[in-house]
Amino acid sequence: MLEHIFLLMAFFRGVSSLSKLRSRIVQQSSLNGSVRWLQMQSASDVDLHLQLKELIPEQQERLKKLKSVHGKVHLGNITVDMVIGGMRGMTGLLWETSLLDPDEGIRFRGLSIPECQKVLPAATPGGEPLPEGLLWLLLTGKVPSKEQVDALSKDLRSRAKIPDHVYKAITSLPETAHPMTQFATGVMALQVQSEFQKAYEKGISKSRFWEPTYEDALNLIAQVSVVASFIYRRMYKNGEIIPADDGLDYGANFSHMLGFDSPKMHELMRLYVTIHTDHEGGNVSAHTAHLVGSALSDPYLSFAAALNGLAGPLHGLANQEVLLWIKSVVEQCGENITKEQLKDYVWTTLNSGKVVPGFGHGVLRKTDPRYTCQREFALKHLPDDPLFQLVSKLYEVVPPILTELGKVKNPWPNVDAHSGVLLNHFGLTEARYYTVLFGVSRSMGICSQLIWDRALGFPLERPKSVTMEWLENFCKKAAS
Ligand code: AMX
Repeated sequence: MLEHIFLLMAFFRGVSSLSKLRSRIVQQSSLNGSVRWLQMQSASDVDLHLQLKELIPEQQERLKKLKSVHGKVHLGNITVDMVIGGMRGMTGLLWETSLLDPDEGIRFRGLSIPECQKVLPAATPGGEPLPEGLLWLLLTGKVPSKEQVDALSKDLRSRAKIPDHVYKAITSLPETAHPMTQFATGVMALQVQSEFQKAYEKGISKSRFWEPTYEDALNLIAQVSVVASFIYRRMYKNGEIIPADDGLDYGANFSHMLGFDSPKMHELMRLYVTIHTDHEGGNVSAHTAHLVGSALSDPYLSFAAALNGLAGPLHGLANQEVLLWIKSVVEQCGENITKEQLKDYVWTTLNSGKVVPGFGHGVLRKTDPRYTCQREFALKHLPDDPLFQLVSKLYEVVPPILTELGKVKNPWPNVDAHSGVLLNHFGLTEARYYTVLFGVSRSMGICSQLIWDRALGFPLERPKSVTMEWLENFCKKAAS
């Protein structure tokens, strides 16, 4: 099917009059059997803002109809377990940019990671997708052309200016402050530029909320990679700052500003940023941004809040924890640890009341495809790296042990089980910094959805809470 898409893409690109008709290719979604449209556009439609302006009324109408026709349809029953258990399995959020299937993993606007790797424009033929392409897809639901991605890259570069006070705010913190604390501080300092806040103070109409949100969102996405690089260079490279290179795409430029200029590291960063962007709406960082944004807090405020959630060890900080844990394995048992020794090490971790970082998930029930594509990258570019080989051994050793525990719902590795060893291989060895990379990438998913939150007029989020007494009384009544 994908080969057919490529042929059609080439055909439509060549015939500009036809492409103006915005031809559509129908593809069956293997996720739910529903028909999905992959829309091709004229290469000259490079203005993302205009694209959204066109799309928003369609989607507003769609939501209105959904509400008026199906508003009273039940989506499921809420159990006491769900209320006590962190709302697992409770459908309660609208999140347009991506959807997570427990077995198949993430789909960005209907496209799986392998599909994105095939259809999104790359820097080099057959290379990893450009994150700007994924951003375009998240925002519009359409696969962009290379021209559109290049235009978005250029737009982002033009927005990547950082006021001095941001650097001052960061450097007012001790250099030893956790990089995520420095990052959230930097994002909060950027907030003083918020276009949304200015427009709201001037009394902008609700129907136009999405426009300053769009400006903030794109500015923020552009700025976070610069702020993140500043923090890295400040903490680990004697404050020697590397300026942006205007000839590079988002992922490569980020890698360059961090100080890593090998073509393989550029490719890794493109892949890394692409796969960490979005993971539907219920995870801690995405949900936090959505919740805070629902109070009409601007994208900076919402994203800074999300970063504070991402900084938790059960969520984004797991990538730091994984590499530190792997390094502790090597320190104690050496790189050539046997599977038996590794099993003992895993049991020691569990018996000391800790989790095995990088394994398990709140929704996924199979190996995370974000893990799989990183494994494929490693097999291609660093098959002999000893830490990669250790990660491979863990893939064999950990799931049976977690299954044996009897309570772990998903014994398989998640995204964080793999990312550290790839970064470490190319010289980015400072594990405490890893969650910042995750945060930079997550800005794309979170900000895309925030634009749609405002475009679709989502209301203040305010679920009902109850006390244990309320639950006990409710259950007593239900039983009588
Ligand atoms: N190691 C040890 N125990 C684990 C475990 C792991 N990797 N994963 C789950 N468990 C335990 C839980 O702690 C829980 O124990 P409890 O009943 O004694 O409290 C029990 O198994 C049931 O948990 P679950 O329903 O399977 O998972 P969850 O939805 O409550 O939590 C997650 C999901 C990710 C927090 C959990 O699997 C975990 O702690 N994993 C390790 C940390 C990690 O890798 N986090 C990153 C996740 C991806 C991301 O957000 N970046």
